[in-house]
Amino acid sequence: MEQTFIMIKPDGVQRGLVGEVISRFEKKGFTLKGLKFITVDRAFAERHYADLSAKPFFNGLVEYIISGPVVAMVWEGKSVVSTGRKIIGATNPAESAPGTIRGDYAIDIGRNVIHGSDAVESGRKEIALWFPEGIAEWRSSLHSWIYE
Ligand code: YYY
Ligand code: MG
Repeated sequence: MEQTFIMIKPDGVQRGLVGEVISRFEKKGFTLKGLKFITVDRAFAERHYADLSAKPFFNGLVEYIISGPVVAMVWEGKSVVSTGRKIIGATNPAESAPGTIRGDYAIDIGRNVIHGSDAVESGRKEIALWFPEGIAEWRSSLHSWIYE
């Protein structure tokens, strides 16, 4: 089953949106496979965002991500990468649809509350980076109520 890496950024933690974000993924029917509350250092944040290292906003982005604790998660389910991106909404909250997390809870692009992997392959890389110890092995007993 497909997996994605989801992170509640420091602003989402400070603003008390942890429960709300988790609730949206849970209620959709996705399965939580990994979760930790951590503050990462600069080198780690730079690795996570390595693909963006040439962008003008890179340093500010790294400062923001290391500014406080984040909630790092692995969620599993059918098409969870693309559906997760829909639940999160467009990168710039000014363009995120109402009903999405960023559309409902964010205003500025540099404080957009949450990260979600953009493809199955980047999800795999991000899960390996954030959860080198591995993730939980379990199957929800709701499975047959969610999948036909
Ligand atoms: O995957 P997603 O988070 O939606 O956007 P990315 O293009 O991967 O950029 C990562 C992160 O960088 C974005 O969530 C906010 C920040 N950012 C920014 O501050 N300014 C931009 N013009 C573009 C992205
Ligand atoms: Mg991205």
